[in-house]
Amino acid sequence: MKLPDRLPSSKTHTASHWGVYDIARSGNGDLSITGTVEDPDPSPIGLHMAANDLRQVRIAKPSIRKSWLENGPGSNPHLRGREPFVEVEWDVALDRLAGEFQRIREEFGNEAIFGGSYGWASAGRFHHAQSQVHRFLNLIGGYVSHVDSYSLGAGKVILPHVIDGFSSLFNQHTSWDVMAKETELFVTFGGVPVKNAQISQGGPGRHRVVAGMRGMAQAGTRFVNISPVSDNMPVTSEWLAIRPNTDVALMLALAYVLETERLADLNFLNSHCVGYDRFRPYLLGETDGDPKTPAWASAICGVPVERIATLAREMAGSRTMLNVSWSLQRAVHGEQPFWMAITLAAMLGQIGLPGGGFGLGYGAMNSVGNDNVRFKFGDVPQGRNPVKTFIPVARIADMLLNPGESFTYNGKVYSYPDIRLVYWAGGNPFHHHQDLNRLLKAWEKPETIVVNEPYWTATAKLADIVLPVTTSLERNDIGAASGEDFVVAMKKVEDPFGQSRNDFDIFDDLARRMDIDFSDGLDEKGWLRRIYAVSKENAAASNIALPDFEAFWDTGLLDLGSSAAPVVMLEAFRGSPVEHPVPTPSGRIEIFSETIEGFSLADCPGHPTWFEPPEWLGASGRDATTLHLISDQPVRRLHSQLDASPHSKAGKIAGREPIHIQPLDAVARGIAEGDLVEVSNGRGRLISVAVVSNAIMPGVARLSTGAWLDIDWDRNIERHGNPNAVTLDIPASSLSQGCSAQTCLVAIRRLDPTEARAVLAFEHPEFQA
Ligand SMILES: Nc1nc2c(c(=O)[nH]1)N[C@H]1C(S)=C(S)[C@@H](COP(=O)(O)OP(=O)(O)OC[C@H]3O[C@@H](n4cnc5c(=O)[nH]c(N)nc54)[C@H](O)[C@@H]3O)O[C@H]1N2
Ligand SMILES: Nc1nc2c(c(=O)[nH]1)N[C@H]1C(S)=C(S)[C@@H](COP(=O)(O)OP(=O)(O)OC[C@H]3O[C@@H](n4cnc5c(=O)[nH]c(N)nc54)[C@H](O)[C@@H]3O)O[C@H]1N2
Ligand SMILES: [Mo]
Repeated sequence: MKLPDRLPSSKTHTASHWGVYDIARSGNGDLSITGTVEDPDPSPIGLHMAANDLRQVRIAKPSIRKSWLENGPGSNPHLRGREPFVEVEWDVALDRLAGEFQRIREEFGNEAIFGGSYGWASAGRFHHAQSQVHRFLNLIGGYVSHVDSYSLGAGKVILPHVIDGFSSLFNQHTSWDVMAKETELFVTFGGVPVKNAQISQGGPGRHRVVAGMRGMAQAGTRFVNISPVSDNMPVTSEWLAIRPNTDVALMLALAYVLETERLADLNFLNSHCVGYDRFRPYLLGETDGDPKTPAWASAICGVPVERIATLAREMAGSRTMLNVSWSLQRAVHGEQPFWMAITLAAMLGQIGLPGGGFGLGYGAMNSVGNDNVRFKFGDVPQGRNPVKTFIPVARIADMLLNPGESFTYNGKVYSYPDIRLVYWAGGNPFHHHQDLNRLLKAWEKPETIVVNEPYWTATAKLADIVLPVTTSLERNDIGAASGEDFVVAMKKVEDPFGQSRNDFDIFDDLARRMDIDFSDGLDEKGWLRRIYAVSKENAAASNIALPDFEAFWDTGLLDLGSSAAPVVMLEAFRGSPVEHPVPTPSGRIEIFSETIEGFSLADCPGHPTWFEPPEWLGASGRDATTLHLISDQPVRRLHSQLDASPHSKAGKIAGREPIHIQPLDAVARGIAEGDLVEVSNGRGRLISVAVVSNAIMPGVARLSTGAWLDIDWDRNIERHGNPNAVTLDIPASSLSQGCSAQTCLVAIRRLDPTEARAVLAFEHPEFQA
């Protein structure tokens, strides 16, 4: 294989969402990838980025679905994913696509193009698929976009009403060193899952979470993990098993004890918050007849009554940090856990004190708790979108199924557009969306679906036009992530696979066919220089001197390191809420929000409230044999990315993604470790393999996301273990319309091996010569 031009030595670097790696070429020409020596705790996820297993699932040539190619847009949409593709030359694919854009724009206007294209794509500031596709679509007159994320759908909408925007809070999480010094008690809802801290969007530098937690443990911090699973803590901790989706009930009872035992910090509630007086009657049961006592909560959440009372007292008597994992808000009524946790922290009165207060997602990503200096890195300007129509990201199936129907979002009413063309670059909706059988129906609506992808994912297989894209190893880029250590010269170390091309070049070629200037006269290196120059300027404003581009590119890795100053979240606000108000209408923490109350939403009133989710272990009329399914983030990959790698495959059992269940639940169903099982509900069915584990509480099952969707069309069952075959596709609430994947009941039964066909997730689609 040809070495790229500017490889300065035998070693270079690459950045990925799972870390920065050193790349060398061994004697036989193979690439050897190791965690960068600068990283004390590199993630094994990236070690196989150049593995042959991944090459085997690459897309070699532009491909068009047979009916679409022969009979035009909209032809036999129900055959998507089931009929052969025809491989075509780039010119044919791009001519047809440019023609289709022209047709759609003339007949229906740009409002008929959905280009939200949600997804993580790859690290790298320039070859960032979303920026590229958005820039292109803006230049041709705009597209229907999305707001928010699957990560934080409910959380991102509620937070600005209560305290501050998520990004602002994210960037000021109290740092590990401060917590080691000051935090006596760390109470976490949803653990501190180190598996998740392998990741940071844009590329983690030094992986610090394990060291951060160990540092706290050594300094004497005590940990309480409130979670349906116990194996999500890197240090010794007390495990309080909690029924999924019931944390708000527990938090309310903790608050009840603080209030009734006069342990709440009334001074802080008066000086820094508004609305405690409107919340208190609800807490005490004066408004609904249900005092939120430990006994009330225990019946809902399963945590023992006495432990709730003692925990509240311990929290009030210690420097206490409360942590809430993002998973809690990825559920129906997902706004409530964040709002209630902040309310609880406000009642403890330690917000803004070193080591006290709250965190939203320690462990969710490596950067949470890092004390790096943060500045805005340069990127590809996306331009202005003349189309104002948008959807909350997780409402895609609703949009496609119900054009013209209205929905509410953050207090306003909008309506769904009528989409004819969908363009996806850098995301995998048949990974990320819930109730994929429903999405499959919705997917039949558009006339044309275009997917740029390096790999034959389910989404690529379900497209009309598939354009093969390079991976990070096959192009030059700059890696950098907010809150992380390194700026990385990501040098091209391999030639593009097959006929794959960079997203940038694909859009440049398409734009040329439509007489539009996409590249701004710059090639890859020109863009890297421009992006770097902007970064250098922004860094200078934060007193960081970056070297010039040539020096950076030759060095390969710049270390931004950590800042000298310890970070304490909301310290200035605590110091003076008048001089440093939070950006809510009152400038204070809003335990009661007039704004939210004013929206008059039955499912999100003016103060934090316990609601029964539509599916949970306490649901009246629940079939007692059902289990609550948690679909958490996978240990061995990022979402669906690298699922075909040897590292990810090693976590499967007989080629399928395993489901974890508790021994009592296994025995009750006659299931033994390693048995094939069928997981089902009214929405769908999937096949998995049982792992019987004491690290999960009775009544709960856990199936991590990311196994490539593999539908057995004849038997109508998913074969690989993808939880989104059964999850729920309804909004968190009419406030946020967020994703609610964690609200889900399923039945599980032992499956006879004769009932399960082989997994074909990593096979190529059928081609017609
Ligand atoms: N049940 C359940 N579902 C969930 C979640 C859950 O907790 N439970 N979590 C949700 C969350 S938080 C998230 S963020 C989403 C994640 O959902 P996604 O971000 O959609 O998942 P990825 O697998 O990262 O998809 C990225 C895709 O981009 C492709 N890609 C990589 N590099 C490039 C490139 O340079 N160009 C192009 N064109 N493509 C590229 C990859 O091959 C991959 O197919 O999933 C959500 N889904
Ligand atoms: N390895 C790896 N790391 C990742 C990702 C990945 O795909 N792979 N994805 C990244 C992304 S995009 C995101 S958004 C973050 C997401 O970060 P999170 O949303 O926090 O991650 P999860 O793994 O879904 O859940 C965290 C923990 O919460 C627990 N939990 C689930 N439901 C409940 C509940 O109702 N109550 C309580 N108390 N606990 C509950 C789960 O068992 C799990 O241990 O992770 C990031 N990190
Ligand atoms: Mo996410």
